[in-house]
Amino acid sequence: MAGDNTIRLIHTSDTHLGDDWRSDLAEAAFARVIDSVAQFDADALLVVGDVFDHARVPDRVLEFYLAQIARIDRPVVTLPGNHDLYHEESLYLRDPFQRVPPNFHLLTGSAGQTISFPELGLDVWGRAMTQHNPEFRPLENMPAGSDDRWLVALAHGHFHFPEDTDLRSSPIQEREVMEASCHYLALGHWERHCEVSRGDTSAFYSGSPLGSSPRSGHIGVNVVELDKISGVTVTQAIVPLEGPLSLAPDAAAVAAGREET
Ligand SMILES: [Mn+2]
Repeated sequence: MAGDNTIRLIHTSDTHLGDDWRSDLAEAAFARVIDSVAQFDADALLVVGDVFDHARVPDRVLEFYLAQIARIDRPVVTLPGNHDLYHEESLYLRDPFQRVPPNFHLLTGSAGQTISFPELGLDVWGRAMTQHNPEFRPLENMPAGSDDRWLVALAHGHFHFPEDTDLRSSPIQEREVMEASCHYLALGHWERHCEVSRGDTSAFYSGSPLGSSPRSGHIGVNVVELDKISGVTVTQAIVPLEGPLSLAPDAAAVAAGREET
C-alpha cells in the first residue's frame, strides 16, 4: 500500500525554544531546520512536540516560531508534546497564535485529528497531548489508511523496547508500531535520532536538531521520502549551523549521520 505520488518531508522535534540555558542556540538551530526545508526541496515540515521548553516562554519566542514558519511557503504541522501541552492553559492559545501564517497547522485534537493536504496526496494524523502520563497513548485511535494517499502519523512519547519493564508516560509499544496503519510514524520525545521500525511500519525519532547531530556545530533532521514505487526511505541529514547551504543534499554528511544511528 502506498500513496500514488512522491513527496518529501522534513521531520524534527524537541526544539525546546525558550530554553532558559541556551535560548539563542535553540533558535539558531530551528532557523536552520527551516532553511533545510528549502535546501532539500521538501513538501512539508513536521515538528513533533516539545517545540517550546515550557509553558511560560515569553510571547517573543512564540512569535519567533511563527515568523520562522512564515519564511517558507510549505505546510508546517506542529504536534504539542509534554513540554508544550495542549489544554486550556496551553501556550498555543496565547495571543501570538491568533495571528498565524497560512502554512501553520496545529494538531489540537486530544483523541486524534487528521489534517489533509490534497495537493500533496497526504494525510497527517496525531493526538495532541493534554496530559503526560501512562494512560495517554499517542498511537491510540489512528485511522485506517487509504489506498491512494500517504498517511503520516505524528506521536510524542516513549517507545518501549521488549526489555523495558516499567511503563513510562505517553507509552508507545512495539506491537502498536507493528500494527500501525500509517506509512511513516514520525516520533518525538527523545534527544537522539533512533529508528524503531517494526513490521511494515517505518518509525523514527528525529531527535532534537542539536542533540541528534553527531557533529558539533551541526543539526540533524530526518528527510523522509514517500515514493510511489520504492516506498518509504528515511535519511538523517546533517546540516551546518552556520555558513551557506548547498542546494543539493550533502551526501557525505548524510552518510556520516547514518553511521551514528
Ligand atoms: Mn517530550
